[in-house]
Amino acid sequence: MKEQAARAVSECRRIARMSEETDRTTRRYLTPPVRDVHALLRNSMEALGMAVSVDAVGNLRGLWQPPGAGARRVILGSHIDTVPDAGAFDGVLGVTVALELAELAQQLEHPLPVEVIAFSEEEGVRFGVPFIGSRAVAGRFDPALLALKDADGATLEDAIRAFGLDPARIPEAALGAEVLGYFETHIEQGPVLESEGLQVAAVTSIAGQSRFSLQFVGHADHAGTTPMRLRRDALAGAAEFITAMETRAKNTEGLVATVGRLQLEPNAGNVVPGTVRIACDVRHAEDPIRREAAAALLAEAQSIAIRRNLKLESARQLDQPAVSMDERLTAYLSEAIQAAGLSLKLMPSGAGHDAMVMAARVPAAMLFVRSPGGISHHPDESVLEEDVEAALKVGREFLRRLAAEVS
Ligand code: HGY
Ligand code: MN
Ligand code: MN
Repeated sequence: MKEQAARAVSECRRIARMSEETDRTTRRYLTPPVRDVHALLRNSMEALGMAVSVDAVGNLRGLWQPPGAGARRVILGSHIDTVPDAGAFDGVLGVTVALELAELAQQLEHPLPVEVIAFSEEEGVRFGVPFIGSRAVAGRFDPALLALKDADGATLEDAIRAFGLDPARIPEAALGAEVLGYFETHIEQGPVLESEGLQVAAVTSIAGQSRFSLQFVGHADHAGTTPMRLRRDALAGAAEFITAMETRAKNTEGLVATVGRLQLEPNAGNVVPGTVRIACDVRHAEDPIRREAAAALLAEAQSIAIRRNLKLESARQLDQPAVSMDERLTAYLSEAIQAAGLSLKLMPSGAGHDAMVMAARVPAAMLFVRSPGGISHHPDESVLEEDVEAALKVGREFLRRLAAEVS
């Protein structure tokens, strides 16, 4: 498996160079470099004898249907879109590992139909809403999303058409009943496995996410002539909110809250900021705690705005409930980890994944691979080939159990 692991990792590095930017990895939903990624993955899928298609939201899908096997298939995959200035392995490793597992499945004692999906959009960077690819496959795509606009004013519908796809066919992307389950391999993106000297872990559940934007509107004024008491400084208001949000998260066990994106106008050093828009991301393993925190933060923003004579506008992008992985598949995965001679570790995921959307439609299971330094969403993100080899051994044992079930 050393060779397959090395190939899965080197393919990730090749794909990382397929970027919207020359000097770093950024690949947003249906941007031009996605075509290059599709071409590379399509070659691998066709070499495996798969029937390859691109569905109406841009998911690349390869289906291997062995002769004599039933219709019930396992779906393997992850996403190929990235955050700006990303690493090479978030999402993409799950796709290159899926292709290696698809090949290993063809050598199993019992035939097992496999579909590999490279999801087109999971991060939510271009249109502010994540999981567009897996929502369509899970039959959970809300057509209202088509009106979302990106930073250039293009709608989601425009982006789909510009890629040569037909939004009217999105419902065809949804799965039917003939799916055994969904299995996603993904880097942990955190420090736990490395801190415990472990290579892999079975994921038990995925934390829920609230994503919303806040816009503080004050008044742009001259930085030199406007007395402090007469200012309606939108950035000072947003800054007070961000500090309050950080304090709340620090004081609430298990809560994480982030403002990762800030836009301000007119954005000049000698002008009091008139308008500030921030993207807020709030997560917790327990939905009631997350929702209570999100509501309290909104109320906090309101009171800051009133006190500072600012107008506040808010918009919700996501309320994604926490999701547990399927017990039966996770039991198979736990057996597979032990059959591969590895220590069994079960852990929750703080990061969101397509598996949390797919779990609404089919049984889902996830395998984490160690993240050296716990680094992710950063160009220094990495993975160890021996850990990918371990993941392939686990994945083969997992598929062996599924194949035996359907044979
Ligand atoms: O943000 C996340 O949880 C993941 O990287 N999509
Ligand atoms: Mn990510
Ligand atoms: Mn990811």
